[in-house]
Amino acid sequence: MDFSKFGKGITRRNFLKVIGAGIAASTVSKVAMAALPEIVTTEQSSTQAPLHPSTGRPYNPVVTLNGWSLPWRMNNGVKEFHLVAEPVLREIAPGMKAHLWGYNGQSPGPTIEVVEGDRVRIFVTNRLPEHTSIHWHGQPVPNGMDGVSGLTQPPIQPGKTFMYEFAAKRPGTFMYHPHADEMVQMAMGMMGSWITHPKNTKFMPVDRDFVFLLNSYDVDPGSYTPKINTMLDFNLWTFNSRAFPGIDPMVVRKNDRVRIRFGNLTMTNHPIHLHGHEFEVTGTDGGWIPATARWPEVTTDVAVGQMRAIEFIANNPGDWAFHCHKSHHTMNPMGHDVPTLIGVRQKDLVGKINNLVPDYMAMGETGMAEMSEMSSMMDVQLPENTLPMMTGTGQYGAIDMGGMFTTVKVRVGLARNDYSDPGPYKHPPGSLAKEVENDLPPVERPVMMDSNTDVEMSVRKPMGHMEH
Ligand SMILES: [Cu+2]
Repeated sequence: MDFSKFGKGITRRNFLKVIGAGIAASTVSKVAMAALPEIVTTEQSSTQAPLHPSTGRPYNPVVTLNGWSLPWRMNNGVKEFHLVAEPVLREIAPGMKAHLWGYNGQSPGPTIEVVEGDRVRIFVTNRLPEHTSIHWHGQPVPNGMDGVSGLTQPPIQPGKTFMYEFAAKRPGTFMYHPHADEMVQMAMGMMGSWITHPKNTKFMPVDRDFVFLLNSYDVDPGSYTPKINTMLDFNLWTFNSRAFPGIDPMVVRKNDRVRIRFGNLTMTNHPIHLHGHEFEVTGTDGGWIPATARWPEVTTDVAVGQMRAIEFIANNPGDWAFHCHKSHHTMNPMGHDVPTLIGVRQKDLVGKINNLVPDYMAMGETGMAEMSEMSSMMDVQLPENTLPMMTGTGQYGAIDMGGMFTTVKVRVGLARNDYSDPGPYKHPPGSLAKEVENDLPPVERPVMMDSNTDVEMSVRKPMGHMEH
């Protein structure tokens, strides 16, 4: 994480210039244009420092995982934000970029943070090639501010700017996303988080407060643009449009009270699992849960369209895995159409298969863990612009994980506002699993079939062509 550079990648562009470049023949008068808040954008995909409020009511800001919060301006007591819907370039993880649609330079768009009772005005400029709208998911807004194009408003046509205005009535965790050509626009990455902080800064206080969205993409290896018609078979499972090892760790101090909020805008549910701690679900889509109504968990399932806030005391130092428990969701591309070959002796088969599939690569004979070793050794030729199935390297080797996976790093003695990666955990003596000497007979390599057995198989290459 690079907190020292907060602001460096964020550019404030004069709105007149943007309008001039984008829609030269705009009929908007200069007076009206000057009334709009300036556009703030970023090209960074790393976690940015929390945005402490300099105007308006006080609150304890969140940290957006691999994201940032949008600055605002106060205008006669109204908090004004400016979102720009536009094509963006998002690094999914080092080695892979995607052409997405998002807001203000990134997908997801910036987190919007307001305080319970705030009067909020959001200007939305559409720089997409088609119409859009924004729905403020979960918020009790006047019907005409709900952002369902056709139902509650006309769509925002390309080049046009709409204004939404409402009171942020209920504190909690919300999302924003289009309600116009949704299948396309959400598959392209148009979404963001919204936090309405409680007016009372002593209400359910935490030491560290993280937020991100669960999202997914289908980008063929070698290409850059998601396939927007995919319904279930996505190949990139992401936290805030990042796949492990591109997801930053969540760094916390020992004994911090930690909150992690996440909303699900994929097409399936995600059981989110934390190692080494018990947490409680303290917030849902509908608001905060009274302490007497909570129960302990180590995994919580998040259905499509839902938001969850979990809280725990980080009392167990270490590098703790935090991930979706669907194992296919902790994988990167190539994982889907590869046959299961555990127990098949491939040595003699490869020649035969190569007659059918010239670029077939023998793998998976003893499981797939070898993939992460191979990937990390960089001796597998991947197509351009894709990620190894599972990768990321820890202090003891390859981590065998991709996708919706990161770590919560619990450390003693961090500074109050220090979120920087402390590096790998140093295990105290006697607290690390290790190999032991033993007198068991040596294990023979288990083989379930030998090459004399006829093996019937179909091979599906990653690009989806099927050959027999
Ligand atoms: Cu999942």
